[in-house]
Amino acid sequence: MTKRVAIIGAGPSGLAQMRAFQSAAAKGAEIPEIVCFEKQSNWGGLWNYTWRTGLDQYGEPVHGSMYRYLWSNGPKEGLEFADYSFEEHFGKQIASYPPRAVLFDYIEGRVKKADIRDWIKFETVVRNVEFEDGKFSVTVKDLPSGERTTEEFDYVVCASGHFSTPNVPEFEGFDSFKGRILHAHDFRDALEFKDQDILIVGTSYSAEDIGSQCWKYGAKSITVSHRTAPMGFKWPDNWQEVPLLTKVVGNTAHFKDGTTKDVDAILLCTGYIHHFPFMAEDLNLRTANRLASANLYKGVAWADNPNLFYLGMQDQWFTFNMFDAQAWWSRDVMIGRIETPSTADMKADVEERIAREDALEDDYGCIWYQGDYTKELIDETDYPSFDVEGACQAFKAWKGHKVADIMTFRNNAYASVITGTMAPMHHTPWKDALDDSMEVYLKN
Ligand code: FAD
Ligand code: NA7
Repeated sequence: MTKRVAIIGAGPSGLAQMRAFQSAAAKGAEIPEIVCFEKQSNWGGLWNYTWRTGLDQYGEPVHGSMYRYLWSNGPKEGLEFADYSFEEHFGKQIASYPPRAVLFDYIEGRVKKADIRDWIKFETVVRNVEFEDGKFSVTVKDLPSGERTTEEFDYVVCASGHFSTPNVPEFEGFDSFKGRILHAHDFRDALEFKDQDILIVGTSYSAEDIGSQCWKYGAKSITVSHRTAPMGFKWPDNWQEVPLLTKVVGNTAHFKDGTTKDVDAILLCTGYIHHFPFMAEDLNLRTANRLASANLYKGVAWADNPNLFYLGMQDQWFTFNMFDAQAWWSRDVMIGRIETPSTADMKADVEERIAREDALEDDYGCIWYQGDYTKELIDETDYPSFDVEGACQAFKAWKGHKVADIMTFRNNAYASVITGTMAPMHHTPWKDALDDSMEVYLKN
């Protein structure tokens, strides 16, 4: 009997899993039957931009958290697929911080070439996953028809992402604030905040990037409120960092140090929660957004039942190439090339990873930790080896460029760790490049 694999989600992680199986099949390996369930009508996950917010046309929570004018927040040299370079896709080397549409095209290029679209059931949402008598039963709903079906699988790969269910704190006075309050998940177009005084709560990637976008597209002022520490970059003159918001009275925001600021809109860049409403309780991953996820052996296999895999559940310095490493490794467990150890040993592996992460001192430690992790998995499979150290160095240089000038870091270029080719400088500084279409970006 052919084994069956269910993949939940056709974002970069789910697509990596399909590409991993397809590449083994292309080399003559026997592979299981693959069925991928994707609730959206196209692949690409977060990179598949939607204007929608809230609920979609079927009443499902909108998955998309990406916004218009989003450019890669790290150098593309840190995420390049080892089996499909940017040069192969675009026919030339391109600049280092591509906008969303360019990265979507790149992600799509690899899976079009692999010809795996027929494995995916689009507009099909996974409603329930349970494990009984050695099999998973997976219940899905076909969204256009509303029909529910349940099928059995030997393995489940959960690749449903973890940056789509917002973490939304409330502050005193929100219910009487006279402007708009939104979470980063619902942010789409920076022009909405042109000429406005905006308050951002949070200090991580969303805060930095949404604030920078609003600045680029003409916000009057940006005030960023921190719970733990300010970001500390050299911000433009109309940008200030303040302690945590305590309350809002009318349109006046009050902060922990007693200062106040009148604002037109409040953007909660307060992160996301891992949320798997379709998973049975004994299969449900509960973890903080960190590098060593709870209960995942090698960061992917569910330690209580290693026929279940979670891809891409870590906080992310590395993305596409790390998802590949995880997908190739999981594939090799499923096709019997890698054996998982005892439950006790898998749990010990998780604890060891957590302890090592807890001992890290700074962001550089985190970058190398995740680089080493990616390399560890790659070394156990036939994923093309690449210069992971070079990718870590690109991230290090990127961090340096941000410290030097947070509004110009995207003007820098790095060498590919796959082909060795240096990226060209982009033709227009990021702050002046208001048109982020693929056509304009590729004009180098
Ligand atoms: P996702 O991309 O979230 O894909 C998950 C897929 O699962 C989706 O297609 C979704 O529809 C589907 N799905 C979910 N639930 C179900 C269900 N119940 N049934 C069926 N299908 C389901 N990374 C970078 O490398 N560079 C960047 O510049 C960058 N910018 C980012 C900006 C923002 C605003 C955010 C939120 C993330 C950013 N990321 C960036 C990180 C991002 O997490 C990864 O690049 C990548 O999209 C993760 O891929 P994934 O497949 O794990 O998850
Ligand atoms: P992150 O990286 O999880 O960051 C969440 C931020 O929100 C972080 O600064 C937190 O502050 C802050 N936070 C969370 N809860 C609160 C409350 N209650 N009050 C104040 N501040 C709070 O999420 P992002 O959205 O920035 O990034 C997610 C991904 O999107 C990322 O991978 C990018 O690629 C794009 P803390 O430091 O914990 O005090």
